[in-house]
Amino acid sequence: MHNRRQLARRCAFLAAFALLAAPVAPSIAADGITRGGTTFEGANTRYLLGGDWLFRLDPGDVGLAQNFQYQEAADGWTPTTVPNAWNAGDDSPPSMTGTVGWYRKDFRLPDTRSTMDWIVRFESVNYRAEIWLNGKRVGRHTGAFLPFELRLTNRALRRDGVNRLVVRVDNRRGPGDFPPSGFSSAGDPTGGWWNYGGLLREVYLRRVDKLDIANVLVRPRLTCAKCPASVLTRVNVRSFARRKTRVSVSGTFGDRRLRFKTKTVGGGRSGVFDAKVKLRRPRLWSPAHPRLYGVRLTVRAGGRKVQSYKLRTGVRSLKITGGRLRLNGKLVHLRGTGLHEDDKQVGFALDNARRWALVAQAKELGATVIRAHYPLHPQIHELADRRGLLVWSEVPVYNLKTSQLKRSVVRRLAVKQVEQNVIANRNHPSVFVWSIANELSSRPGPAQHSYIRRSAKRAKRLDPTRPVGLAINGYPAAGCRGQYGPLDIIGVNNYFGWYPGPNNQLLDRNGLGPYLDQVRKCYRRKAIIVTEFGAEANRAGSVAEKGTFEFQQDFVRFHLAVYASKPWLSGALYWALREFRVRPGWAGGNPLPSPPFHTKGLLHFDGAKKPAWFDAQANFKATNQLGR
Ligand code: GCB
Repeated sequence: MHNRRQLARRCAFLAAFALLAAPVAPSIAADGITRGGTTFEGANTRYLLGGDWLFRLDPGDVGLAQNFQYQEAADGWTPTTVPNAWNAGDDSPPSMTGTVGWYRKDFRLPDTRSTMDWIVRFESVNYRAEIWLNGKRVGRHTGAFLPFELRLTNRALRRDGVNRLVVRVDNRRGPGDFPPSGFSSAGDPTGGWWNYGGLLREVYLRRVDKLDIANVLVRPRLTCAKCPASVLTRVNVRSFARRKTRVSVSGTFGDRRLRFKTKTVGGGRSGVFDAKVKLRRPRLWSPAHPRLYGVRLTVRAGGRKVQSYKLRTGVRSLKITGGRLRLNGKLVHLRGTGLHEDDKQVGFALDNARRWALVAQAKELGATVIRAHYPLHPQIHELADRRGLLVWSEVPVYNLKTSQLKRSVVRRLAVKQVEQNVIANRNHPSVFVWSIANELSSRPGPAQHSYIRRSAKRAKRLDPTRPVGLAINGYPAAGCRGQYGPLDIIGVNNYFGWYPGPNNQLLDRNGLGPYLDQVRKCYRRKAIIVTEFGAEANRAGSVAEKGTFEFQQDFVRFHLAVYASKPWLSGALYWALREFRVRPGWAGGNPLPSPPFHTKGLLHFDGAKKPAWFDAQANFKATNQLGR
């Protein structure tokens, strides 16, 4: 493996060199750059780097390329568009294991003034990215699902000519990555969802005229449902200027004016600008009435307008009292569903229409909550804000082994994931919990305890308004765990009546009710939410046979009836809304599985409804989810 990696690196270098030396094709210059983006939130100075891109697998991995289903062009490059998952539709083990791919984009700057600085922003690259501009290395980044930005230096940038951006993407992951990967004893790649490689979300160019809004925090605080709200708006402005600059920020929150103090910001420094408004009678956000406030900001350098920024946010209160979650003062009994951003044709590289469809399906089901194992696409967050869905927001610290969590570097990077997720998504009223992981060991030792403590502390320091949670394996034998102390919400993934579980403890579905009561007793002051329950269904047949639509229907009815009988339960989420690709050889407890597909979905992969959809929908709609 080591040698192969070394070889791949050497080839990578040679390839990068060759790409840069090659004459630039003017036909694709300046193509596909459009002002704006796929999200409402953002600066007026961003440009979507769309249009024609090129892709090729690493020349060092030519052997592997034979496993991929697409045909390479003679020169090795294939036209593509971004977002892109290069192995969508390739269900082979090498596709899951990962490889190295290259992307290339030729473009002209949409504004050639020499006073402008430029940043490139990637919304999600799976997994390791290394970036060059015109042959000069711009930087690198590790980890998918969270955005990162790199400055395009003057040294690298061509103001008037065609620029060539080259991105090397390596989607081979290790056991300490997020999510981790490895091999089963049978030699098959492991993992909870398909390892799509590529530029999975959009790429932007951002123009900076001396000053740049690096990030914005809008934090409404509401101490009771009928109380006035106070809203803090904090704008972090970075100066790209050489000398100090007089910086002023102005803006509005809804129809209220925001007043910021003018400051001098040194060259290359950042300034923090705060403004507070009090809303005497705020219009509250909830899934039933997703009311939003528009926030508009303008930044001036010495009185000259250089950037504006807009976003939408909402005001609502979240509280846990007596072990129950309250939204705007009301006790909730949420119903919802987990999902993956997966599409049969394009994998994780969803477009606007597909993201819309996913959110629309969750709404049609009657869900008030959605959950994924990773931070969702920013547009899905905005749709959740607008259409009224709460988001259980989790980082891909997924089934991480204790041996990995024991490594302090892994713990530190995991905490960093939590931190970055909070910073990226805290302005969304839809987000109601920061989840620090999914299914770590159900017998937490000191390493997990340390991770829980540190990540909870970090999340709360950055955002004191939201609870912190963890999705645990629902095993009765795990007992009560003091290590969960720093958490506010316990998410329980339970498969009673589906998987047997260690020592068959989940075999009898009648164990579900007593188990939930046991969890309640263990964690009296924490809110409890069932974060997963589900059964595979890929065929018609007997109700007694696992894997049939009939079995799934009966399972869904049974579980939902038990949840309805526990008024203290703050919510229950079915896993999952729609089918998705897991990994080669996936069975998921189904005696007649259809690998690599996860078929616990209430919807088939193409969106068609299974019979259990209607049971879940009827139940969700009949449940008083948001309290009175
Ligand atoms: C889980 C995981 C989820 C799987 C699911 C299953 O506990 O969190 O990612 O898809 O079980 O179907 O086994």
